[in-house]
Amino acid sequence: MLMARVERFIKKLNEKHIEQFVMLNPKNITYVTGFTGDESLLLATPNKLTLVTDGRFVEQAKRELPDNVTIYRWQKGLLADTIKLINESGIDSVVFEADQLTYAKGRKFVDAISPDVIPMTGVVEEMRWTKDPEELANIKKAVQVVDATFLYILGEIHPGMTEMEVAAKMEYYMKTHGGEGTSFDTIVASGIRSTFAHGEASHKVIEAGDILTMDFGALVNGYASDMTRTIAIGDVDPKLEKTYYQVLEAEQAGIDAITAGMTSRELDGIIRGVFKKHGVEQYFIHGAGHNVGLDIHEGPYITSRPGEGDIKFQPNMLETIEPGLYYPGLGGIRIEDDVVVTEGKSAVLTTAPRRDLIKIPV
Ligand SMILES: [Mn+2]
Repeated sequence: MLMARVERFIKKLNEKHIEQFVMLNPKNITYVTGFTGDESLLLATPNKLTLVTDGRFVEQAKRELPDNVTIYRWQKGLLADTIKLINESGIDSVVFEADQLTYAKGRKFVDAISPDVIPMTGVVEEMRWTKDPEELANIKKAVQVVDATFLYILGEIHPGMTEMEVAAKMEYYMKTHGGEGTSFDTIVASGIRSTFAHGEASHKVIEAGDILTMDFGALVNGYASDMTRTIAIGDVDPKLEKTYYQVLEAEQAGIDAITAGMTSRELDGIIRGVFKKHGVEQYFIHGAGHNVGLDIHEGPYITSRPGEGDIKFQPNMLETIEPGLYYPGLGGIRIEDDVVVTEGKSAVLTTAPRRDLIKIPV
């Protein structure tokens, strides 16, 4: 699989007439070479791939890299040695990942390099959009971990517990049931805090009558899952109960509609259309979904934004569908599932229950 990825990357360099490429994004390096360390970079020409790294990562790199990637241990510094290698290469131009350096480092880098420097973004990220069978298998495992975690935590949550206790139990469960970590800081937001669309767990005590949103993900072999469920602690405000089913309707519309060849804007319109129909679209305050892989948020995003909205979904993209509605002073609802795009109907990976608003007995 890795040899094939290296070959695909080299093909991409040739297609784009890139003579030399400086890969700085650690996830891109993992994708192309399998190396999982950080604070390293990959210097690539169509003929040679070199991982520039330091002593901490040499043994790891030897184990993880395919045979056609050379390891170079820097002496003066990661960028300093890379600049030297580029200047001595005799190559006319070099492309670097422009979104990976600060302004100060980028200026220094560009000023010190003798060949023409071409900033680019998205070269490897676009290769990562569609997932190969090995990646899909890892994501499926990461989804199984969050599905199991949700069923487990339903049996644990009770009034009097803090959000932090819930998050800690979830994270412990994920790490001891097949996950190697969380794909982002676990969101547990109860009561009024559920209006914070990204409310990381706090020390707030969960009370009867609270609505409770949990947005969480596990990592398996570096690959992420991402799921959101909103539940009720006993009976909640009837408006929130009604809202739950509006969000579910919008989410289901997205799951049913997404297919290869559809633009991101079309799908965004279908999901938002459900909220428009109910006259509540102004309470939907974030994007409708995103691709998932080595990063928790990857493109293509589900959006109507100019440019990005024109991107068409392709088979084997892994998109989340995650509409939500948030009423200040009352509470918020979000439901999120992970789906694989196909030529027909999407394949939903997440299986945790969501058909009815789950009420924890109080
Ligand atoms: Mn998400």
